[in-house]
Amino acid sequence: MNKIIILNGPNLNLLGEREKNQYGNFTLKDIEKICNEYANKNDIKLSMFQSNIEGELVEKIQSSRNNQDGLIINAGGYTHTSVAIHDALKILKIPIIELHISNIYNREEFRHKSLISKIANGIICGFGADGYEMSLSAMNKFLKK
Ligand code: CA2
Repeated sequence: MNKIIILNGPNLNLLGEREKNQYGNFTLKDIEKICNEYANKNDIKLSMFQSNIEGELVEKIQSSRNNQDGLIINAGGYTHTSVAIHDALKILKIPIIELHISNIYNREEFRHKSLISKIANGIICGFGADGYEMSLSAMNKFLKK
């Protein structure tokens, strides 16, 4: 059974409340439910964690070193700014998928730079909330190879 963790960064706790044009109608709770259902059907031991605090995300990444097989991260706005998250991810030896709900490359220029892409095994972005299930499926297949 593969152990996968999905990390969500700042403001993603507000999904479904505002900016529905950009991020859709789904709340983070809806997304967690979809992911848990997928995990149960596909023999994945799933953990999900959201924080608005950079240091809490860094600590979760560090602790994933010893107890997870794969890590999926939507670092929100920290994607574009956080050297600390980049450094923590770089230490991991497990596969990493960078995930975004929106297509960061057809938005404002400041979103075009990601500090995570270079160290991620793969990137899923622009598929809305479906990206969460897609990234779980991609990680599960990747881990089985
Ligand atoms: O598209 C994504 O998944 C992002 O990671 C979302 C981040 C954004 O800073 C990245 O550039 C792309 C922002 C998440 C903010 O979510 C909100 C949800 C509802 C209301 C306001 C913000």
